[in-house]
Amino acid sequence: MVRRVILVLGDQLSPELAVLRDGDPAQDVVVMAEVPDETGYVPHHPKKIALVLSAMRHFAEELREAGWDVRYFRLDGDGPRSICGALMAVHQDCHPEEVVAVRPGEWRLIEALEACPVGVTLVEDDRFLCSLDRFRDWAEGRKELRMEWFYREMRRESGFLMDGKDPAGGDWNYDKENRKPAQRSLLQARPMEFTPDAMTEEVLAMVRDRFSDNFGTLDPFVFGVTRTQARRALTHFIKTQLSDFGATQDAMLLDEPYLNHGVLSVYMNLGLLLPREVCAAAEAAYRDGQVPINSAEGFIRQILGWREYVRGIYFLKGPDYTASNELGHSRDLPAAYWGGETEMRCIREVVAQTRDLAYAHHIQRLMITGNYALLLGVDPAQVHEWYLSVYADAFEWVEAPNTIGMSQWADGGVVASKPYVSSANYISKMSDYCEGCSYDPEVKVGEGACPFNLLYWDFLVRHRERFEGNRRMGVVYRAWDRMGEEKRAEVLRGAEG
Ligand code: FAD
Ligand code: DLZ
Ligand code: SF4
Repeated sequence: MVRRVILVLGDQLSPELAVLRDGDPAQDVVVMAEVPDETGYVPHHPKKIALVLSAMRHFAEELREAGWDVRYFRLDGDGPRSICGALMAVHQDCHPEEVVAVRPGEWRLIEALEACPVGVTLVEDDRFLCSLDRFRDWAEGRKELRMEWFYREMRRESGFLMDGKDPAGGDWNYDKENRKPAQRSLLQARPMEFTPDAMTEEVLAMVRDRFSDNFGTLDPFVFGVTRTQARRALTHFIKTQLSDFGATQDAMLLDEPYLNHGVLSVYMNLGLLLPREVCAAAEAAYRDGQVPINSAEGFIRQILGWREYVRGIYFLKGPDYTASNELGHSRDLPAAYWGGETEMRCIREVVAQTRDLAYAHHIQRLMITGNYALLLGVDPAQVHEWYLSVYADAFEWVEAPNTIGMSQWADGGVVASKPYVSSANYISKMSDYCEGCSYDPEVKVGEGACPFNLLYWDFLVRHRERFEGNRRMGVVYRAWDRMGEEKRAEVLRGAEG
């Protein structure tokens, strides 16, 4: 007699998952399923598919060792197409009293489970530091949902980096000491890499066979796929990279895709690491004097602040959020994003790195590929699909607010108080991409002018009515007005080209 069928999704690989915590291996059955609907809802990077499927198989093994009866559907078996199909097959086999799942991180799948004929009871995902109810309370009645205010409340409530009622070190935010231009001398180590075991090799062979048309290089595959490996990656990051994390956070350097970033999003988003333990490890390193406050605070803010905040926004704004297009942008995403040729070195480098690693750090995503798509006026839905496809850490609850909101301003300013756009000046200051580019970051118009310079003004002029009154943008409009009529016309002609 089976009491419950418990669904565990590919990004729910935590022993602490609410439905496992409340479950009983003696009476309940766990369902895990590799299915075409999940491997195919966007053209995922092959490394991402391999990561998710291999981590799922390893987690299923661990559950079996812990005494669970796991019904596992493999993609290369004759299995169901969808998660609901897998639940129906197991339901028919064991007639449970109840089917339970933790609420998925994507509206698409929530709706599919709600419509599934077996009747699925969804419970909240309590692996996060802020519950969705708590976020809704915080958002209620506020005119602006700024991350910084949310973050301070989270600091107070969680106690991370607090000395009594005061923030550790005296300030809430140390960004004035962070975000320096690129300095190779501050790079100490790369994120930890792992050698695939036999189980991963088997998944790699299947992915090589089935997904070779998807954008992205499968080999070498160096991600960890178990909690033990993820814990080692965390320890390695804290010991070798965190101390200079703040200083190099926004820098971009050729051949240094990671700088002092830890790629821990991959492990956290699958559930192999919990955000609480990652923040606790960073705080402990600060308290022990191993890392300075600016790095510890900058890092913890990304998780306790940004990561929790974007999840809150995704669920607060509902299923239509991904269709937002406040600026009415409609151009197609350039072929360069899928590896097509381009003379723009920054775009070429970030896309090539994305193809090879399924990874780019935040400023590469925001200020190179995101910035360019926004300046061009690309349809945000296409930009969203690209980000959801190409990064190993991409799951909609975290990807969509970052893309639709922060990067493309398509939500009309819910996430970002002003659009993240820049001319070449920022890229040239923060990276070494411009050296050796066919364009010149210093040239604003005419021969050799960097497209970012032309498109930057074009974007601002196109959307003048909307942004001129923005407190932080008036100054750029005044600079445009001072430019002189002839030069302005030349810039706008150049942007058309
Ligand atoms: P680190 O720089 O080492 O940061 C530490 C941790 O902070 C990360 O592991 C991550 O969990 C968290 N974090 C940092 N910034 C953010 C943020 N803005 N939102 C949420 N969490 C954050 N992050 C994803 O996890 N998945 C995505 O699909 C994703 N898509 C993005 C799309 C765009 C357009 C942009 C601008 C950002 C996106 N981000 C996404 C946020 C950020 O770029 C990644 O979290 C980060 O690059 C992951 O690399 P890391 O672990 O080395 O990060
Ligand atoms: C991303 C992904 C992929 C590629 N494949 C599977 C899968 O075969 N089975 C599964 O349970 N989950 C997979 N996932 C993760 C889901 O897409 C993810 O759970 C939802 O998007 C909700 O975040
Ligand atoms: Fe990018 Fe312009 Fe610099 Fe070339 S010159 S790398 S296109 S910012």
